Amino acid sequence: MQPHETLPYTELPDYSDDERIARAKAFYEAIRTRRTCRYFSDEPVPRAVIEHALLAAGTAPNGANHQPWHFAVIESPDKKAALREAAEQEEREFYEKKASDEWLEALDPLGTDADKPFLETAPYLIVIFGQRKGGMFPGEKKQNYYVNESVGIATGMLITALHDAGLATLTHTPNPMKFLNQICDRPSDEKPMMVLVVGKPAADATIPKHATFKKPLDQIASWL
Ligand code: IYR
Repeated sequence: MQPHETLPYTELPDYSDDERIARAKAFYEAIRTRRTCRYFSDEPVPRAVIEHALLAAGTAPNGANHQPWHFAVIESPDKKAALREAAEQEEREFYEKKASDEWLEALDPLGTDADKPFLETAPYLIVIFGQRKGGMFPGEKKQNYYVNESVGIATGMLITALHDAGLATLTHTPNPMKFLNQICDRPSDEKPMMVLVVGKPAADATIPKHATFKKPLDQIASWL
């Protein structure tokens, strides 16, 4: 057992209540403009933006601080083309055969289909893997904990950081997505969880009206 060493926690600013309210409101105003974008510009985005957004994601709360995630950043056109090819193959199966009528009906207002040109247009595809085994240090093979929760939180922070930097994202979930291990050269005990498409929106990008409806506070929260 390692000793439980501690440090004073003094980094959090002690705002006044008024400042806290103003900041919470300002953050909501900023984040409420986030949209899932399906039309990307091919304009390049500096790598430093992605690096710092990934560093932000890497600060997410997680199981035992094992940080059970890996972000494979694809910028090579060949890799993007390979990923698109494989994803569209799975998506065609999904839309034409596997998806239930109820599922397809739920997707109708979003206008999604098996065509995923953005997988080649956008400057970056970040493939997010959860690590079932790992631990804190390279080479360790310890059990990891709460992998889905940890990766979900980190991905949320990544999306938030990218939005804050003025970039659009799309969470793409090909189904199944095991092919991502091979494309990204990741070991088979890592679980591919999402492809995050990142870039500037195309000049003529649109969003589905359906996506702009957000549940009001009294429907998403209760006070006890
Ligand atoms: N994976 C498919 C289908 C899809 C499913 C849900 I639920 C969405 O919110 C959006 C799409 C695709 O990426 O098209």
